[in-house]
Amino acid sequence: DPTPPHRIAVLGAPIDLGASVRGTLMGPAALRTAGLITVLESLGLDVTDYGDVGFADIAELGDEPPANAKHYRQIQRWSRVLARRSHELAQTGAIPVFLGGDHSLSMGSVNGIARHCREIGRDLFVLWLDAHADYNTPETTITANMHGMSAAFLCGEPGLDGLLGDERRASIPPVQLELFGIRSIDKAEKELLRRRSVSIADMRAIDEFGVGVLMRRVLDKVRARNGVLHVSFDVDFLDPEVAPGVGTTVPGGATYREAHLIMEMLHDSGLVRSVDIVELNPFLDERGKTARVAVELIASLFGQQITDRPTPTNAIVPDQ
Ligand code: NNH
Ligand code: MN
Ligand code: MN
Ligand code: MN
Repeated sequence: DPTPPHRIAVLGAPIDLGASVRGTLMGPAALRTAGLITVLESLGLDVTDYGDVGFADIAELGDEPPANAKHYRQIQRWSRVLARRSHELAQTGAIPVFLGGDHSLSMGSVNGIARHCREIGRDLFVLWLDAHADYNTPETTITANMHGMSAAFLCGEPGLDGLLGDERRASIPPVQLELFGIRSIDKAEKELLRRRSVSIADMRAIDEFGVGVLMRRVLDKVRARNGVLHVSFDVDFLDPEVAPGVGTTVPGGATYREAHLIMEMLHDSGLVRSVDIVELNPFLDERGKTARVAVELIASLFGQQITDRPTPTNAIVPDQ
């Protein structure tokens, strides 16, 4: 099915306890303020904004919180509510777009998507656009921040096994995780990634081969298996010059055009069925710059052409 659904389901997850720096809980509001919903509608998509989720109705579980997992209780409640909502949204046939929030939200969002894909018999691949690999477990982490564990969790790594309680856990094989744009990996994390044969397009590979070649490789792999793609877009994947509004900037990231090309190729592939936008920290942003760039990139992901964007030289001058 080369034509993806034209319906989008937006859900905010104002969560920031998975990260070391507070403030990503303002992410959903900043993305909406930067025009996310209207830009998607302008592309002819049918958008439903479900607002932000809370977890008031989620009971606190009684499992023993694991060592080296900060704010485990709160992340657990977020993960459980997101796993459930994500599964429900995927079942409606729309493309769920999750607005973070720190990257720990993917433990819930991707779980729901993976469960849905298992039910419909499609292989789920996850494209992880990030400066970091997020492949730590409570055993390998050096910070105990749970946003650094989400990719490992969704690949079924042990250590957070009670996280979802009675919400069914669904994982993807590590070989269906595609790390892209990476330039910061912890030592024990690297060893675990190597043992699992996770494919990593790091910034060094991107410099040598370019994002076009490396993206085509990912898309061919998904197509060969008749799979679908979840895009987990950590804004720190971008170079800090392009995207200063993140808590964990790492120099040497993707440029403005590299990032757009990735999104444009993803759109053309027709393979994307769900998206996370995470780690935007409006508290650290410069006059909305990062929020705006993130929205522009999401527009490219959903079909905005580079030649159809208003630019300073073709904008209509308003009547004075
Ligand atoms: N690897 C570090 C950790 O586990 C950094 C994770 N920080 C992120 N990930 N921003 O995307 O704590
Ligand atoms: Mn991340
Ligand atoms: Mn990151
Ligand atoms: Mn289309």
